[in-house]
Amino acid sequence: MKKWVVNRLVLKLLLGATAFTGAGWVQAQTVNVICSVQAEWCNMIGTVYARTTGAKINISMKGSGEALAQLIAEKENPKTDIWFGGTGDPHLQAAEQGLTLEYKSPTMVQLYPWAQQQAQQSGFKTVGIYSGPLGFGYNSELLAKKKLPVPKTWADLLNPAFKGEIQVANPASSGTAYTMVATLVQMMGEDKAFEYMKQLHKNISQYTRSGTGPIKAAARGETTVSISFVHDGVGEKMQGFPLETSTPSDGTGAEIGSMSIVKGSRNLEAAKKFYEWALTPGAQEMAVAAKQFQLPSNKNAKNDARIPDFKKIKFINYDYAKYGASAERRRLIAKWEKEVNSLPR
Ligand code: S7P
Repeated sequence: MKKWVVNRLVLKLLLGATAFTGAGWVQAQTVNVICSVQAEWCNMIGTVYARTTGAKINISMKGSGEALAQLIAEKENPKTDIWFGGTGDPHLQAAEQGLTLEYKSPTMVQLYPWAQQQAQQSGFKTVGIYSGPLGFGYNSELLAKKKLPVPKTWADLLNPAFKGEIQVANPASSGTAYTMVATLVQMMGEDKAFEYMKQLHKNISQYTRSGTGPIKAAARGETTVSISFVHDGVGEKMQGFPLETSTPSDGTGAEIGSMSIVKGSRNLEAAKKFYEWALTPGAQEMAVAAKQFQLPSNKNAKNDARIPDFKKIKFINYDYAKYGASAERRRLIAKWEKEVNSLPR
């Protein structure tokens, strides 16, 4: 008997990932995931999903812009099955470019209207899995030391006293920063928004590649202020950093963090299983366990008290379809590169 077990274990190792079912050891399903949320959440998903389902899960972490670039590069020969998380605009762009697969989940009815709307607008090629407001992160100790005021409106960031004190990501690589550009254009109108961003440019010390970089930098005292998703500030504060957040009282945008199945996925059955799992309340609540505080899209998921209170934030009526369209995104980013990023500081 002992020999029988050992032989099977050897076989298991030789075969790679296997799972034990009623029919015996079978080759476990593999799912390849691009994960665009923060590392703690991606790692937790990987560990819990593998343990609870027996599936083999390969996770590669990439920001939203980079993830989209990878799907475009892999178009003829996809190596990815699921794209989990990241701002919704590039997911809509992927849908428009035929990179992702139409799939209507039976769980859709459990999702908030904004998450369902994201699916409808893409022809069900993506779906909302969380939402989070754009705002400001600031290092409260540095702010006090430099006698700077807490930024409470977009106009506050133009104060010359903030010269070199603000970080935001580059919209060409970051969905977070693109959300800022699209928000300002919708709030102010395109001409005024670009004028605003030219003025803001004078106060920016660095445009980072990743959208989460600036709030981490603010937490660690490497910059005083960041333009970021404010839910990312909660985890920084929990680590003991003097990081506070505010949302502009004159209005702001929000992301609809999304998930898509890659068209041409070689592990479609496994991809759909992962997708269904990721929409369950239990899977969505895992974000908080990983110290991530976006609002989950499943209405039945528990809402942790540390998740930013959406009722207290002044949101614009963000046009996700318009600003998620490839041509509009490309045009605005090219204009930002030409008219804003090229200016001296
Ligand atoms: O997980 C935190 C978060 O802010 O990161 C995601 C997104 O990938 C940001 O990356 P980029 O701006 O670099 O593209 C957000 O969706 C998420 O809320």
